Amino acid sequence: MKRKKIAFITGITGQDGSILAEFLLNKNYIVHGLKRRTSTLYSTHRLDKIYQDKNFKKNKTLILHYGDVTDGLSCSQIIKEIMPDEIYHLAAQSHVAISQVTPYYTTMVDSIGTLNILEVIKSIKEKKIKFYNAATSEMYGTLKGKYLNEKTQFAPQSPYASSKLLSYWFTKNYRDSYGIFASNGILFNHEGATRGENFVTRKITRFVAKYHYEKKNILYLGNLSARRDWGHAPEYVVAMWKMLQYKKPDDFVIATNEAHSVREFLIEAFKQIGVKITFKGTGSNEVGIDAKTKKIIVKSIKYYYRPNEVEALIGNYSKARKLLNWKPKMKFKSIVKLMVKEDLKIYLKEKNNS
Ligand code: NAP
Ligand code: F7E
Repeated sequence: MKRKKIAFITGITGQDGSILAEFLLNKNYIVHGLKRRTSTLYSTHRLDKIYQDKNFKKNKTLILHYGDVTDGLSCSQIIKEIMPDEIYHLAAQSHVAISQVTPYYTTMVDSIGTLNILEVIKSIKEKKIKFYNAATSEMYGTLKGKYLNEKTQFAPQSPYASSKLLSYWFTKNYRDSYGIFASNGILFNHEGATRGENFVTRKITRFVAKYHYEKKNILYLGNLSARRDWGHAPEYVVAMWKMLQYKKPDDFVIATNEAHSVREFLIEAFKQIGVKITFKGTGSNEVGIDAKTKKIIVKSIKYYYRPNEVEALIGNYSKARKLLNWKPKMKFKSIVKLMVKEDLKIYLKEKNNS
């Protein structure tokens, strides 16, 4: 019988990590994940779906280890114990606005955390462990009117982006200097039903679901004109896996080649509950109005504006299409629809449990 491949995922409790774990288990991998100690006992709610699958116990192995990527010693012990074939390094302080107020912490996790894992891989001589690094479109900064690809110059505009750029370079340096199979996935925004609730898409869809049932409250947001290349997270984890199956390590942009504004996201999300939203004013004085009731339902406020905002990002995924045979399938409108639909269900579930 063929030996099962072993994967180690840092950031397994996050959006991408949990989706990737499910994907790899379905591909017959043994999956290990790194989880942090948190004051609440369960930080693993995104993995519930996997544990609840009735075939799980019989056929699948998912093992979680306590640790932290800033603690190189614990990472070293875990990796040397499990000796994975592939490491998917997704752990990060991943919120751009929060990185502005926690720049040191963000750098420790997002840059030094990556270095810690690469050092462990470098020290292991008995096995060639493949490494995936979660790089990001934020490394580019705003380059209006351009489709960003692997050759575009980086110009990070936040501590998050700068620390991810350092992590990108560590990955490339360790590949070039030590022959480690280390690839960077330069992923543009990707969303889904389990997206963190303080990212703009989920913040909107959570609100829209609540508004549908309660018909009250105002959603406070920042810059409604920001444009992002939004894809569907489950498709993006497939790209991560494909990068590690490719014949050689490399760097790849993963995107949809299409950008939409936060305002367009709002229009589409409210449309799902039969509400037409119109806009008045500009910048941090802009409001969104329910066209039927004439009530203000969205307000742009300074508080959520970022210093040095990245106004627009659009990716060109041609290299991934050509070399990995990867392309995005789900379009913007379907992603919004899916997220609202799931949040409507979650609203009712939470209501029934309260
Ligand atoms: P996420 O939902 O915020 O998940 C981040 C994960 O990292 C969580 O499991 C978190 O654990 C873990 N983590 C944070 N600090 C850690 C530490 N010090 N030690 C160990 N684990 C730690 O992020 P995501 O959206 O899944 O994104 C995955 C990766 O891709 C991140 O590196 C992100 O920066 C990058 N990325 C994301 C996007 C996107 O659009 N989603 C685009 C480009 C790049 P807790 O659950 O305990 O907090
Ligand atoms: O912001 C604007 C905000 O926080 C998107 C992370 O996964 O993708 C993500 O980073 C846009 C920005 O994502 C609010 O100013 C307006 O222009 O959802 P976000 P992000 O910053 O693009 C990249 C690729 C990553 O790598 C990151 O890990 O929306 N915006 N009003 C708002 N954003 C938030 N969060 N909250 C607002 O109220």
